Amino acid sequence: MKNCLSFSDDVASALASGKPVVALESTIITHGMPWPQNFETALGVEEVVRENGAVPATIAVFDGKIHIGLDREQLEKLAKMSDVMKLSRADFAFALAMKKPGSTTVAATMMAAELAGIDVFATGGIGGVHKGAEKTFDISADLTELGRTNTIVVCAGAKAILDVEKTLEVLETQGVPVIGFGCDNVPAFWSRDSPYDVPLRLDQASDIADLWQARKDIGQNGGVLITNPVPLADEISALEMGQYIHQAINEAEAAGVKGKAVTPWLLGRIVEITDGRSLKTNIALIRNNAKLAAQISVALTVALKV
Ligand code: PSU
Ligand code: MN
Repeated sequence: MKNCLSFSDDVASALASGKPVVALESTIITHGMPWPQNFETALGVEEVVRENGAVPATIAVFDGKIHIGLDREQLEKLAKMSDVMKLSRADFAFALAMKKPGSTTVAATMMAAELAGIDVFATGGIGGVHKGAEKTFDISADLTELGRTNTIVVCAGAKAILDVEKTLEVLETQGVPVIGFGCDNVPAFWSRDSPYDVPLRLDQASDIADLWQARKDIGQNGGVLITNPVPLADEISALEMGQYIHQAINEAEAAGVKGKAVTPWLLGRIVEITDGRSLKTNIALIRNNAKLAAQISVALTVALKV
């Protein structure tokens, strides 16, 4: 099975010697941000992981392999590519078998991280239940993946384009612990706050490592979702974001945007509506998540040595 994995040298040696490694997704690069901010952010996020004591492993599919750890050239190529599949569980093996280039969403990155033996993964915001899902049935495969695959996912909450309340309900059904990191309300991606209580709260990276160990002790499978509020200086208030999101969703409906295209379309339109401000916030929150993910992966290796 593992010959479909191709490790970069630094990720391979970090894993072999039990050093902390943080997985990073690539859909945010290909479908989540425009060039050149996508490339700059990918490099910057890797640097944040290194500064905090872990080795970054950005994950993508090309040449029929799952690449765990990309070099600068590979990241740049991916960031400039236009015909990249946005991979989730449903199409992961298709891209491998047909040797199509693909970027990994939260769901696919969790699958790859588990195969590679990486416990911690940082993203921006997970996919979830879309507003109006009672009509469209648009519920991200990220949620079911969180229910089954063994990865700690650090995010800034569900993207506020979603129905956060329904997203929390599905996560509960899937048995996913949703942890507020130092917060009592579920963060809403661009905003620190939402009207929804976070089901569980932890304040230290070492507490998250302890929770992970306790799950292993009881043989529990599935993901743990850490929701980490965007730094105060970078947030856009929920009140302000609400009107932009409303406008973008109405326009998407009028334009007939459906399926996999919905999330990238809305994110792109919101960058335009806010004249780039939402992108600055998106970059800040993913860097903030990368830092926490590195701290958790360091805490996990410390816990294992005791
Ligand atoms: N976080 C971001 N930007 C993104 C995403 C997350 O800041 O583009 C991506 C993730 O890869 C996530 C995907 O898995 O959006 C969700 O897509 P969908 O709603 O189609 O499941
Ligand atoms: Mn969807």
